[in-house]
Parts: sequence; C-alpha cells; structure tokens
Amino acid sequence: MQKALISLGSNLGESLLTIENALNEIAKLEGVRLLARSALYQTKPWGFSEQNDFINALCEIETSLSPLKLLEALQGLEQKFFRVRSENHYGPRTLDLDIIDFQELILDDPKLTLPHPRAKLRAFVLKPLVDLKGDYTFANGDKALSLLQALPSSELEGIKKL
Ligand code: PH2
Ligand code: MG
Ligand code: MG
Repeated sequence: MQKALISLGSNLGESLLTIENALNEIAKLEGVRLLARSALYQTKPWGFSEQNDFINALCEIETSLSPLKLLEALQGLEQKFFRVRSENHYGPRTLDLDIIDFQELILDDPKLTLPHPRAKLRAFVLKPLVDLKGDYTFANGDKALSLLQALPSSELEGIKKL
C-alpha cells in the first residue's frame, strides 16, 4: 500500500456538493482507502482570474494502484461529474482531481508529473495540506509549511475555510 495526496477543486455548478460527493466516490474506488480529508475552502481563482471562486479540498489516501492507474480512475470520476476539458488549462471546471504527491515517487511522465509541479505555488493546496498533515515533506524534499509561508500574503488572503 502506498500513500498519496489528492487535491479537489470545482468552480462550476453545485461545487460544495460536488466536492463532498467526489470525496465519497474516491473512498469507493477499487484499490483506494480514504485516510483523511481536509475542510472545504473557498478560494480565489489562481492563474486565470476571470472566473468564479473555487471550492477546494485535499485528501490523503492509501492505494494499491500505480500512479497512472490512479490517474485513470480519477479522470473517470471527473467524467462522471460532467467535466468538459477546454483549451484553457486554468479555466472553469465542474471537478478537477489532481494527484499532488505519491509516496516517495518522483515522476516525469507526459501524462503525470510528481510531485505536482504547481502545488508549491498554490495556497489552495498548501493550506489544507498543512491543516491536515502539519509540516508535510513532499517526495522531492519540499516542505509544505515553508512553501506556504513563502507565498505572497495576497495568496493567503484569497482563501477562506468554510
Ligand atoms: N485550479 C486550476 C486553476 N486555478 N484556482 C483555484 N483557486 N483552485 C483551483 O482548484 C484551481 C485554480 C487548474 O486546475
Ligand atoms: Mg488542477
Ligand atoms: Mg487536473
């Protein structure tokens, strides 16, 4: 069994409900056990500001799946929640499930980079992570708490625990 972190995000439709339902669906995936989940956060859009606020959360799982099989399973769930992929990499979505870290693995696959390359820049990932795991250390040695403290204060002001 291997541990992994998954970030959840939504800013289209009934986002609060979507994130709660997605957490339940993750817990039901074959080969996946939900170990812990964060609170929900309302967060200002990152990367592309002309869109609604997001609801974000983070969970920790234990899994027997490989990283790419886990990615497939999560993309299956995104489809189930009617996600339509658009040109805009940072644009609105009903459900986004990103693998943030997977055991001690460093991976540079065209389909999946681990740890998630932008997690270190995102308060909406780091804040729930620090709440859940304290000063978590990523597979590449990065420390969640130091990264969070290094962010500009505007990033932290943009997220609100619900
Ligand atoms: N996801 C993005 C782009 N921007 N901003 C917030 N606040 N939350 C997200 O989950 C998010 C984002 C691309 O996946
Ligand atoms: Mg994402
Ligand atoms: Mg994604």
